[in-house]
Amino acid sequence: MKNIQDHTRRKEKHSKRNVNSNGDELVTEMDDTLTTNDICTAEGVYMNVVKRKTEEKSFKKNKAPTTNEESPSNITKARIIVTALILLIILFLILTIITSILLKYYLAMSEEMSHLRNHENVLLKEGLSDVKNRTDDQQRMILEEVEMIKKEFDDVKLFIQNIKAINKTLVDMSGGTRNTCRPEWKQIRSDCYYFSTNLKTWEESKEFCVKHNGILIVIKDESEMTSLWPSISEGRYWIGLKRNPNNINTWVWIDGSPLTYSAWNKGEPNNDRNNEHCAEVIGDINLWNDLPCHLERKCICKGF
Ligand SMILES: [Ca+2]
Repeated sequence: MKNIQDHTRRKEKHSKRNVNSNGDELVTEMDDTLTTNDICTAEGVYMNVVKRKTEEKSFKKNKAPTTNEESPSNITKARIIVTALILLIILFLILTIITSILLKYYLAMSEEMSHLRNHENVLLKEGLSDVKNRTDDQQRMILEEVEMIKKEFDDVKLFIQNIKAINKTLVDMSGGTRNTCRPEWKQIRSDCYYFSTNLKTWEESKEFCVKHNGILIVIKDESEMTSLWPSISEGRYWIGLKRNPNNINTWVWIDGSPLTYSAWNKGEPNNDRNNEHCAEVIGDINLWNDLPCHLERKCICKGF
């Protein structure tokens, strides 16, 4: 404003000079023109100065916001970093918790497995002990039964010997010619024999003889074998001879006595197809043959 007043005064001064100096009118007008320009220039300069100051003030004012524009970016980065760190910490804690749970679960399972193994071993030991005790008991029972059967068999043998002795005494008392055999039984020397006419298996023949108070014939020597021949000249008969079930290569008589005399046909016993476990006598040749026990034959019973 001071400058404007100075220019105004200077304008008034030039106006006075225009009144007082007529010959220099053009020059005065030029000065007035310049003076006006100067005023405009001054005003422009003044406005520029004012504008510059305003801009400086604005700049000063805006300087802080410029700084503030970078701060949110930094803050955002910082926030991202902090957030990432927090997430990492949370993730670490979660992994730690999961690991702890898994470890605890693994230890519990290991303990349970160890317990089950121990229990299994105990059960196995108890089972083996129980099986051993049962086996021992069964073996003891079998031995007792075998002993009892042996005793009964010895009693039967003794009874047969007594009957034979009594029969022989009776025959001797009758002069050796008296027939002491039951009807349909045939006396040969001092013994009674029954020659069946029906066909039966070996087992059926054995039961038949026992049922009729006799035994499927046991032939002890050649003289007895020879004495039977006239009665069996035709036909084939089961005799009380069978393979030993404990050793099929050996034979045993039905009364348990071993085979001390035999009259096998040539090439017999051949155990054809491993299935010939019973013995027959072939009447026309008076010799023995082995054959399957399920086949049917007549039989010879010997009375007590
Ligand atoms: Ca044969």
